[in-house]
Amino acid sequence: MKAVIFDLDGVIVSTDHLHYLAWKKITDQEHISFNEEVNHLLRGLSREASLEVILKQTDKTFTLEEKNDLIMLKNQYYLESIASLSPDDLLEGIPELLGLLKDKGYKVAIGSSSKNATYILKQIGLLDFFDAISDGNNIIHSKPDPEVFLKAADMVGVAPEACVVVEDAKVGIEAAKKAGMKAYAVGDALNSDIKDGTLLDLMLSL
Ligand code: B16
Ligand code: MG
Repeated sequence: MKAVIFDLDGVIVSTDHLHYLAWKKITDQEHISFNEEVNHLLRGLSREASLEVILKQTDKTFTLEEKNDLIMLKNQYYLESIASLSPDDLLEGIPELLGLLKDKGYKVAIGSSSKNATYILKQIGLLDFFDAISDGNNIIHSKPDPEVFLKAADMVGVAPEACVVVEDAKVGIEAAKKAGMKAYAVGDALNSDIKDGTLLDLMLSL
């Protein structure tokens, strides 16, 4: 192992609930049923793919323009909520793990579906910490496609087989495996049958 690629939302910082609240405002406005259970299915998906999953809950149809408007409005709500993120919002154990990886000479990268990744990293004080940031802005295909992780590996100059991924989404675990990387799970991804271990397993192996 030469590099560790971290998913952002749900691994480094718990913005997943803020995504939920922003989508919930949209679905309430549009009278579409939406709950935490459906929200789990959105983990790791792009904005566009997330909306498609949400719209499966309704018979109403939307034009492409209407869908784009909903996506933009959801992002506005989400941006308002992440404006108050701070270094205090880092998930438990993450600062220690990141510090240890750097001390031991591993490359560390972000592999996130979010187009807001740079802004979030700035808010939590980690913008300059990572060796590479691969996110929703530099990919065409979102997780479970391996593109975001393969780009991260390329950015840090490490072969995919020497990279491991930390993920909270089942689609993220799938993406890591497709990239030929080991996948360590936290949160919802602990339910994945194809993970290689948990975040604790990774920490104990260092
Ligand atoms: P944005 P991750 C993902 O981030 C989230 O899990 C997912 O819920 C969200 O739809 C996606 O980012 C896009 O985010 O709207 O900020 O571009 O878990 O891959 O870090
Ligand atoms: Mg995530």
